[in-house]
Amino acid sequence: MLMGNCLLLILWCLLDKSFVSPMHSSAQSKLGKEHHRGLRDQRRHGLSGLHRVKRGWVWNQFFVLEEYMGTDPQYVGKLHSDLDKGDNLVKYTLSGEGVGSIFTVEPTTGDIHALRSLDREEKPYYALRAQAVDVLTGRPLEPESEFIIKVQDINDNEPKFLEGPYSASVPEMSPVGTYVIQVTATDADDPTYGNSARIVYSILHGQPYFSVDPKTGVIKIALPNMDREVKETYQVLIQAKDMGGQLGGLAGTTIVNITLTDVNDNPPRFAKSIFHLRVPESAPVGSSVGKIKAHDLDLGKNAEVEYSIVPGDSSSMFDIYTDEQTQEGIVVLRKPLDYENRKAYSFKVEASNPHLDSRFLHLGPYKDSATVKVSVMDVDEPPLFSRSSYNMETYEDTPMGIVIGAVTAEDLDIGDSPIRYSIEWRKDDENYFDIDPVEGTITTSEALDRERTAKHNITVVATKVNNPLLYSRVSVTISVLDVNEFPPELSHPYEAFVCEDAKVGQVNRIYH
Ligand SMILES: *[C@@H]1O[C@H](CO)[C@@H](O)[C@H](O)[C@H]1NC(C)=O
Ligand SMILES: *[C@@H]1O[C@H](CO)[C@@H](O)[C@H](O)[C@H]1NC(C)=O
Ligand SMILES: [Ca+2]
Ligand SMILES: [Ca+2]
Ligand SMILES: [Ca+2]
Ligand SMILES: [Ca+2]
Repeated sequence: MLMGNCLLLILWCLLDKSFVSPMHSSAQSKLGKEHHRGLRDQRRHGLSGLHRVKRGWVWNQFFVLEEYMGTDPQYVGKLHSDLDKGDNLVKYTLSGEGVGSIFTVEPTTGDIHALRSLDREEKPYYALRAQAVDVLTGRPLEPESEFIIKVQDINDNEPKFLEGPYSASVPEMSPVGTYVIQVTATDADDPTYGNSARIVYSILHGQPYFSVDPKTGVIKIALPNMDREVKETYQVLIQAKDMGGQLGGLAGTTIVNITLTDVNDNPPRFAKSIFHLRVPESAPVGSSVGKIKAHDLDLGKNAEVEYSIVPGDSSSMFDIYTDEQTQEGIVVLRKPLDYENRKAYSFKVEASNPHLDSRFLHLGPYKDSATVKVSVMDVDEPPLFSRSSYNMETYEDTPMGIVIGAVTAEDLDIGDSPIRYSIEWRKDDENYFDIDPVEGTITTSEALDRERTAKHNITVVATKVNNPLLYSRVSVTISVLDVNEFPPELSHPYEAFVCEDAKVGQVNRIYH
């Protein structure tokens, strides 16, 4: 029978049956050669992993421990033929992967050795062929036998985070258990044997804020109410350890930068309850009176502030709008001011967040209010005429020096300066009129001729005595009336005068 002459390879096997080749599945041992010391030691010490895998006698596998550090070649196993009677007439030969460079066989004893250390992570097994040859005839004594030398794993690779370092973000105020990111470590060691590649994740730095699932590497929020406004970024250190996390396992770490993103959990707040603004009474409508600010600790949209003036006594005088850049409230004048009329205004302003998050409404209300007091500042203003323009009439034969009307201007400022009047000289017009510098009364200085000029336009200037740079101008139109339109008996001299206490701009004419 063929099997009776078979070349037997014998060893203690720790591995699954998939390595058993059908052509060598049978036969019992005639030679129980001891396997190398490394495996024997493992067996004796009963390493935990060994209890999990199947044991059995397998005839076509040798094992060699990876990363062997000994000085002598590592003993792998022994070839033996039934036909070998120990009389040195049988020679053993090897061929296949690594023969010569890695594996050698002692021709007479059949002892196989590995010449150098092997790395399972580089090549896990070698396929070889053995043969027993008659020394005298050189003929094979039996068919060639195939077998495998399997490189036995040791735990020489630590778990590695190939995608690290990581960065992730999660909204602040997220509930405990909120997913942040999953980290994954890989271990190059044999996942089918022992625990060399069995990874357990743990968090070395980052508690109590975050947790990591030992099996999946999923990082989650571990502390409620984490507030971005208190701390925005966290550097979390995650460890992956093989040997199921046991003492003696190899470990790798990775950094996970976690940033809390903003939610609207802060209302805008005025730094003070009263803001004082000052504005000159001369400020034009639409101009800025000043700025107020409500601070919002949030970011972006969540920190946008809308301002409004609470309706009240002074609310119609001012507007407020938001400066998009600074989120300040700009108070703007809506109506003209007059210091002499009203010196101060006070109104209430409300600041609110337009973009609310319903989940955090209980942390609100998302608004605040403050009082704005506006002081109107006096400005030295030019004199003010009692009218915007004046119309006067006179007869063409009015004698010179007769008063035909008067203008009045007043200084409304605190100083109440006296006023001086004058007629603005105009190149294209002859000077027909005089004005009393103190009284503002206008008289003719030349005979008027209606046929030549029926209407005279003059400009009267009022100047403040205590500040000549401040003056106002007003136009006065004087119509010249025709005397011939009147009956002769009415054409006798008449007189016009202005009463001492005349109302401003009032022109009095009395006919006789
Ligand atoms: C993590 O944060 C640190 C410190 O802020 C920084 O130096 C590093 O580049 C960050 N790493 C990643 C992956 O963002
Ligand atoms: C006088 O002023 C009136 C109104 O300002 C104008 O219509 C008129 O043409 C002016 N007359 C002269 C002579 O300047
Ligand atoms: Ca290795
Ligand atoms: Ca290994
Ligand atoms: Ca906010
Ligand atoms: Ca926030």
